[in-house]
Amino acid sequence: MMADDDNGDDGDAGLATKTRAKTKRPPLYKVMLLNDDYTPMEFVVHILERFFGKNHAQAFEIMLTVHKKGLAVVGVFSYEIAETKVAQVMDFARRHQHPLQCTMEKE
Ligand code: TYC
Repeated sequence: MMADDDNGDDGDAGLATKTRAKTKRPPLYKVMLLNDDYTPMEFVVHILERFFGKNHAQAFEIMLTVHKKGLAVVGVFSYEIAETKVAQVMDFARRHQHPLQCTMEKE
C-alpha cells in the first residue's frame, strides 16, 4: 500500500517537471606559447607544424603573434591532450636547449 495519494506521481501531480539528465561537457584548456628573446623563430614555426598540425603559413603567423604580443593561444583541447601537447613542446625545446615556454590554462 502506498502512503501518498496513490497516483504514483510522487507528488508532482503529473506536471512535467523532469529536466534532461545533465551531460556535462569536459572543460577545455587553452595551450599557449610564450615569447622569449632566444628561441629561434624557425624553431617555433617547426613546433607549431609538428605538434599542432598547422601549415607553414599558419605556423609563421602564430609565431609572429607570440613574438609581437608576448603569447598566443595555439590550440584548445581536453585536459589530457593539452597536458600532452605542453609536455611534448617543453621536452622538445629542452632537448634543443631553447628556453621556449608552453603553458595551459582552463578556458
Ligand atoms: N622572440 C623570438 C626571437 O626573436 C622568437 C620567438 C617567437 C620565441 C615565439 C618564442 O614562442 C616564441 N628569436
